[in-house]
Parts: sequence; C-alpha cells; structure tokens
Amino acid sequence: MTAAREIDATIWILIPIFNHGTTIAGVVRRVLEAVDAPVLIVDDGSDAPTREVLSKLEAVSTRVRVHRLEPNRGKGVALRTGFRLARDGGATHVIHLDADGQHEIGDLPRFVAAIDAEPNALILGKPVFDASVPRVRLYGRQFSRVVVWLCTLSFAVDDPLCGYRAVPLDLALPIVERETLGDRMQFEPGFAVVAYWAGAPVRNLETRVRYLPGGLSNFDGLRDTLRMARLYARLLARSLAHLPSRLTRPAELA
Ligand SMILES: Nc1nc2c(ncn2[C@@H]2O[C@H](COP(=O)(O)OP(=O)(O)OP(=O)(O)O)[C@@H](O)[C@H]2O)c(=O)[nH]1
Ligand SMILES: [Mg+2]
Repeated sequence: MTAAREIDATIWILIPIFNHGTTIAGVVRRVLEAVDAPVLIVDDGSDAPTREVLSKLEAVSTRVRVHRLEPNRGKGVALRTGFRLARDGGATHVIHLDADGQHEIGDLPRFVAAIDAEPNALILGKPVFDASVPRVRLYGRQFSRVVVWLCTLSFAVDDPLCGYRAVPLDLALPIVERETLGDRMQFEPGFAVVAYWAGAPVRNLETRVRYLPGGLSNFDGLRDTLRMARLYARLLARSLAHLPSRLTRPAELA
C-alpha cells in the first residue's frame, strides 16, 4: 500500500451513494490510500446489502463517516447535504466522486493540487473515456455540453455531468441556499452553470472514466433526461434574460 498523501482536513472527500454496495468498499479503500482526508458517504435510502457494507466501512477507519438519509431523494439532495455537513465539520472544500468505481481515485492528489493552486475555483472532472462507455452516454453528454455552453456563452464548463469535482464550499453553500437546481441528476449540470454565473473560475481536469462490466446505473434514461431538459429550459430562459450583462462578463473569468 502506498502512503496516503497528507492533506489538511479542510478538504473532505464526499461520496453520494445509492445501492452501489458492491463497489463502495473498493472505492473507499483506494480513497484512504490516496489522500489523508475525512471521507463522508451520504447514503440515500440504499438497499439492505449496501447498508450492511456501509455499516462495516465506518469500522475500517476513523476517517470514514456515513450519513444516512431515508427515503431516497436523489443525488442532488445527497450532495447538498454533504456540502452542509462538511462545512459544519470545518471543511473549506469537498472533492466529490461516485461510488460505482468509474472514477480514477489515483487522481485525487491532482484535484487537491488544483485546489491548492486556485482555492476559489470550481474544478470539474473532464472525463477521458475508454471503449467501455455506452454510446448513449456520449450522445447525451454532448447535448448537455452544448446547452451549458449556450447558457454560459462560454466553453468554460467542458463537461457538466462528471460526478468527480472539487467544490469550494464558500461558493457552493450560497448557491444551494438560493437556487432550486433539482434533487436528482440535474443538480450537477445546474450547479456548474450557476457557479459560472456567480463568477467562479471554472477549471477542467482530465481524468479517466471507465464503466465496469455489469455496473449498476441509477441514471433513469427517461425521467432524468426530462428533469435535465426542464432545468436546461429554465437556465436558458434566465440566460436570455440576462444576456446583456453576460456579454460584458470580463474575459478573464471565462
Ligand atoms: N445519495 C444518492 N446517491 C445517488 C443517487 N443516485 C445515484 N447516486 C450516486 O451517484 C453516483 C452516480 O450514480 P450512477 O448510478 O453511477 O449514475 P451515473 O453516473 O449518472 O450513470 P452512469 O453513467 O450509468 O454510471 C453514484 O455514487 C451513485 O451511488 C441517489 O438517489 N442518492
Ligand atoms: Mg456512474
């Protein structure tokens, strides 16, 4: 095992989970190896086998804490809850990543370095997919990218859907208090747009993403797509309403 890179406990690793009981233990083990940071798992009404795994994980390390929500309300709710808990625990930033093993945990120190370099920036994972990615995900992603580029009149947000991000809590908490961005998968793209509008520098960090064979997806092709479409319609309308001020946004923020 390689020694975990020691970092200040002001950066927390946040993992939202729903029913990814077969992959979460490996993800947490690799996180503990990669960085010396608190790990907060927000479980959102997962099934009994996942709960069983989670109950054991807290015993693996004092750095791991599981917060349980019931019933299931969505990834957006879990992320918002995690932001608040991290802030209450003294964090300034969270790095959030998925429980399904798709993200490259070895890149965590790169996210930490990006926070160190620019603490007020939103650092978005820019996925580098291999052949395991389902085609439909690539097409859906491309649609989301174009909508977000229109909403922001910029290419600042490269990939609005990647669940691997470093988020400054000074940026996130006011946004989640004042904005209604939705409770499920639409939260992350909405958050990226509104953070850009709020003037946050947005950086994109390349990171490998691979789909494991037989992996469980909670992305509901119909309902989550409709939720996103509704949010995008709302954001586009707002963007049009504020077009004059957006066009005069200082170039260095783009
Ligand atoms: N807390 C919580 N986490 C969720 C919920 N839905 C999904 N997640 C977690 O969010 C992350 C991403 O969920 P996935 O099911 O992989 O969905 P996805 O990444 O959008 O879809 P794929 O591209 O098919 O993997 C994982 O860590 C899930 O466990 C939810 O309702 N509540
Ligand atoms: Mg996934």
